[in-house]
Amino acid sequence: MKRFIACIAIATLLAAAGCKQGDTPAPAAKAGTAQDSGGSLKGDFGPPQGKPIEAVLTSPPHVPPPTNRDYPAKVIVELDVIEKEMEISDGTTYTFWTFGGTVPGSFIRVRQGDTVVFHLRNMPDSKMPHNIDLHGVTGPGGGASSSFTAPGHVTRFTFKALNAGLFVYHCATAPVGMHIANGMYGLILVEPPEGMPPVDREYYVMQGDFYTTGKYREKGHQGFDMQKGVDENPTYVLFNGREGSLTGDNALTANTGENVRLYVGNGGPNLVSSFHVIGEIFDKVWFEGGTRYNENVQTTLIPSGGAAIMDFHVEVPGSYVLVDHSIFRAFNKGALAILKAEGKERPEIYSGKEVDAMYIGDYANASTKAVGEAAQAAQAGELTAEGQASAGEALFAGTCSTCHMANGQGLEGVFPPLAGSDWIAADPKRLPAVILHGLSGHVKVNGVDYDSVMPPMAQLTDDEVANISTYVLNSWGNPGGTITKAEAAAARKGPPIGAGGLTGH
Ligand code: HEC
Ligand SMILES: [Cu+2]
Repeated sequence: MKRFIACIAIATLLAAAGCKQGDTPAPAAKAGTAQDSGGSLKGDFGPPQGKPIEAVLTSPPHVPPPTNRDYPAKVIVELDVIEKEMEISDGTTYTFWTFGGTVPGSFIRVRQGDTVVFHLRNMPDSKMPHNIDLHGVTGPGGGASSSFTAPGHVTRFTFKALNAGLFVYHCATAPVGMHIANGMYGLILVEPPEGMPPVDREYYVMQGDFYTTGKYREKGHQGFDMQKGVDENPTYVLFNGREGSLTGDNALTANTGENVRLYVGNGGPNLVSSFHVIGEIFDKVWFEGGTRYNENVQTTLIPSGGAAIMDFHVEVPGSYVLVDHSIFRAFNKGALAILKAEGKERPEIYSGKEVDAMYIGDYANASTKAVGEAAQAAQAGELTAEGQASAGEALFAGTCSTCHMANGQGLEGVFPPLAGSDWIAADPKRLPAVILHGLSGHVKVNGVDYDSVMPPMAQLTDDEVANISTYVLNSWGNPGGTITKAEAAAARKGPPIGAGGLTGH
C-alpha cells in the first residue's frame, strides 16, 4: 500500500508514465500509514461507557492482552511503589525502586479515549516519597504533582488518554535522575481506536543505564554512584533491569512462522539506545512509539524517555540477540537479550553453517548461577575449589573462550592451547598475572611457537580472576590446584609476565 501511495505521489509530481502498481488495488488507507490520525483532537472522547474496568497489569517481559474495545471506558489502574533489593548481575545486588516490584514497572494498556483513574500506592516500608509522570497524560507534569506519595500513603488522579501511542512513565521526584536510575520507569500503551494489528507474540523490553559504586560485575551489594550518573558513565546498561534477565532459561521465545512484536522503551536516565536484533530485520517500526511505521529497518534509535514498537516475522530457527548496537554496552555492560526461535531449518533462507558462539559470546548461553553461588560462598568463607572452578567455567565462557575456545584447544598458530599447556604447568601461579596484564612477545606452548598479543583483562575482579584461574588449572589435563583471591590481588599490583621467562618476576 505504501508503495502504491508513493507511486501516485511520484506520478503526480513528475507526470511520469509507467509507474506500475503491483498486486491488487490497495484498500482505503488506515491509521498508521498515510492518514492524519488527528492527534489529540480526534477520538472517542465522549463520557466513559459501561462498568469501570480494572486494568490488567503485567510484569516484564509480558504484555497485557489487547483491550478489544470499540468504546471508551473508565479504567482503574492500581500501581504499587516498592523499594527492594534485587540482583543486578550474578552475585551483585542493588536496591531498586520499582513500580510494581519489577524493573521496568508493570505494563499498562488502555485505549485512546479511555478515562484512567490512577491510584499510586507507596509501600509503608519505603524510605522515599515517589510520584509518577506518564508521558501519555495531557496536563502539567504528566501527573507528577498530583501523585506525590509519601511512604504508606496512596494518591489518586484521573486523566483522559487523548493521544494514541506507546509512552514511557517514570518517577519525577527529586533527585529525578536518581529515581530513574534506580529503576523507576515503565511503559503505557494507549491503543489507537482500531487497536494494534494482531500478531502471534508480544513482549515488553526496556533498556536502562545503572550507576553502581563498584565496577561492572563487582560482587556484593552495590550502592548508587551519583557522580557516575552526572558524568553519564554507567556501570551497567541493561534490558529489564538485570544482566541476564532475558538470556539462558529466561530468553524470550517464538516459533518460526510467527510474527513477533516488541514494545521497547528506554528509561535512561542518560543513554540513547541504538536498538538492534542481530539476525533479524524489523518488518515494521512504529518509531518513537507514534502512529507512523517505517519498514525494513535494521536499527532504531530509542531516546531516553522514549519508546518504539517493532514487528518482525521469524523465518529461521536459532538465537536472535537483542542489543544496544552502541556495542560496548552489549558485550561489556550487559545490554544483551536473547530471543530463541524454534522450528524447522530453512536452508534456502539461511545455510545454518555459521557458528554464532564467536560473535555473541558464550556468555549469552552459559549458566552463570555458579558465579553468584561462589560469591556468596566466598563471603561466608566457605568457597571450595569445586565452587571456584564451576564459577570460573561460566566466566571462562565468553571471556577466554573467544580466543582459546571452550575446550581450551586454542587455534593452531594463532591462539595457544590452555589444554595440557606445558607453559601453564611450568608455573601455574603465573595465571592471574597473565589474565590481568595480558601477554605479548614470543611464547612456546607444547612445542609450538606463538608471537602475538593477549589483551589485559583488568576489568575482571579479583574473585573472577581467581575463579577462572582455578577452572583452567583443574581442566583439560592441567596440573590442578587453586588460585586465591589474595593471589589475584597481588598479581594485579605486581608486574606483567615476560612471555619468554619461566617466572617473569
Ligand atoms: C583476544 C584473544 C584472547 C583472549 C580473550 C584470551 N587470550 Fe590468552 N592468549 C592469547 C594469545 C594471543 C596468547 C599468546 C600471547 C603471546 O604470543 O605472547 C595467549 C596466551 C595465554 C596463556 C599462555 C600460553 C598458554 O597457552 O598456556 C595463558 C595461560 C592464557 N592466554 C590464558 C587466558 C585466560 C585464562 C583467558 C581469559 C581470562 C585468556 N587467556 C583470554 C589470546 C587471548
Ligand atoms: Cu521515585
